[in-house]
Amino acid sequence: MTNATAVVPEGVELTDGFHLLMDALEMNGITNIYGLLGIPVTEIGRMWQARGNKFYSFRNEQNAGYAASVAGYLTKKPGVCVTVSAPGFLNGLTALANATTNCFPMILISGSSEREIVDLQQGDYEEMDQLNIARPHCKASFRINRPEDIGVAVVRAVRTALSGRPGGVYLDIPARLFSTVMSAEEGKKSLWVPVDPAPAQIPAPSAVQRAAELIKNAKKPLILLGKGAAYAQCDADIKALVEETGIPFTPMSMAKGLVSDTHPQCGAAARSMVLQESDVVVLIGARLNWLLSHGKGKTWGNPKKFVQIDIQANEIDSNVQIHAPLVGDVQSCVNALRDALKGMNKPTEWMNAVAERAAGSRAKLATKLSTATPVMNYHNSLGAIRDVLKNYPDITLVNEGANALDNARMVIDQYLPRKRVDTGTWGVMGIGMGSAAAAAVETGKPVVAICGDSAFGFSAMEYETLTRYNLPVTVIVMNNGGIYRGDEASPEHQFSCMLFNPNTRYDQLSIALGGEGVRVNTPEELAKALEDSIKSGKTTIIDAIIDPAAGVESGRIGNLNIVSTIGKK
Ligand code: FYN
Ligand code: ADP
Ligand code: MG
Repeated sequence: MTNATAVVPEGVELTDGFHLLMDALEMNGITNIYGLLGIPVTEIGRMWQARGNKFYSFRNEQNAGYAASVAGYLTKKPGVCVTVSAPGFLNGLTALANATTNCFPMILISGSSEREIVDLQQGDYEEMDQLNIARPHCKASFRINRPEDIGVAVVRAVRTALSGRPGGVYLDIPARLFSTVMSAEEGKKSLWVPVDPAPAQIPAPSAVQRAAELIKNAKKPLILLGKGAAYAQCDADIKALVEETGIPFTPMSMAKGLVSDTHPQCGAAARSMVLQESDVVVLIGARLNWLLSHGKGKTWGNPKKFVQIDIQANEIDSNVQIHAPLVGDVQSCVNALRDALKGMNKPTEWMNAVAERAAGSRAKLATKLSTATPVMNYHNSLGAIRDVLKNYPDITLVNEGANALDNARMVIDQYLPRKRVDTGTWGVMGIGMGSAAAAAVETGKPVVAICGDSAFGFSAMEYETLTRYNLPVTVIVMNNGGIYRGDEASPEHQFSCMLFNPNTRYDQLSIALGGEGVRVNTPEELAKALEDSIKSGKTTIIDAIIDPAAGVESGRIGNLNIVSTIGKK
């Protein structure tokens, strides 16, 4: 590749766009990059590795992007994904949009084609106006045109991704910039590290008082924890709020384990009851979106008042009236509330009623989990997994699918914060392998991914990435042979659009891609295979044969399914 003409006197030490970008990322504490290389970014991977950093090279940019976003969620530092132009960028953009929707900090860096050709639509190699296409799908979309601006662009990207509500940022780098040179000394001066990129945002004292009054006067208060609360990494403060107030809590999916699912105040197993009967609900880093039926309707039963802790002011009143908004960062808000609530009367009677209901549900579920069936179903297979995972609380559980997702969420307890990564706000299938890679890399601990066979298929080739990096990931494919169920009748001369080839061997796929593979038919075999795999630390697929008739359409969100009633026999 040729270097652009240097406008520096001869004899002066030079740097270029590649080096400055790497210097800037390193200065900002980035050590892992996730991506997929090719024109014009290939050199980034080689140079990043040569500097002793880690470049995780994927098979599809979407999965590299999911990995970066999960790295962002787990570490509270922006996860970085690098892609080539147009198609590579678009694949990565899905993950960037997903990161933004989930409030995960991420930076997507894509090479792009030459501006003067793209802007005149003259048909450059991989021509696309990436800057503008990215704009509506992330918090900010920046282009760097001069090497001396790389430093400021990276700082701006980091600050934008991390501050306020976290999310995605797109950095567009036209190919030529990478090799454009400038004086190394001037280049060095153009870099800096942002001071306090995610500043605390302190709630107004009057807002704290308003919220505290509402909570103190509640008869049946409830704390609802979301993944924003898990992201905030103030686990001890949140646990203290729960314990000091004696209020029952229930976690959203990825907030499971923020306070242990086995904590005596956990109302997860009494979910319908607490949502319906509570009178004051304290939302902490959770949005009243579709996952919470928008705060209204029969899910919510009794009329109630909401306290909402969120860093994003216009999240308040997004769906229903919020009586006590508490705008600020979770940690500052939670600690301000703790001060204001000191000595409050604990709602003991209500807490006991919730605990009783939860204990009843757990006992009922326990029976289902231990009931043998001729072919494994979701309950007894997940029961076996749960019994193994109990002994490994610091494993990260990645979970995707419909029935595989909803049942695993219900059955598998989480004991520690941020140990569950799933399909998130969009309910995306295909997050599995990218998330598993990032979780293994960023935590340095084993990962177990429970995937429906359909969900796994979205990123199955990425399993090779896991084996290539020797990551201690066990993928359990819940193989029921189809989407939702595996027993749909096929119309004449056609294979049902809801079914997969029943001869698919996911265990053999693993072996073909350099991993370990085992097929299991019973909960006992499953438990043994999982235990062995975790102990071995080897990348493994467990092909778990599930009764094709065991699933239900759309899992537990069947209420969102639309079916035609016209012309059905
Ligand atoms: C929960 N429950 C339990 C336990 N934990 N019972 C016994 N023991 C334990 N440990 C009970 C709980 O009280 C509920 O029963 C039920 O199990 C389900 O609980 P869950 O999973 O918390 O809640 P629910 O109602 O299924 O759904 C809430 C949700 C969640 C919408 C926030 O489902 C979710 O995150 N869904 C994402 C779905 C998705 O994205 N799918 C991907 C697309 S699939 P009751 O109290 O009796 O209600 C494409 O088709
Ligand atoms: P869940 O799906 O678990 O309900 P959501 O993703 O819907 O969670 O909500 C997360 C919320 O948390 C978002 O509204 C986001 O603005 C908020 N949030 C994220 N980080 C923080 C933080 N550090 N402080 C306060 N709010 C935060
Ligand atoms: Mg399936």
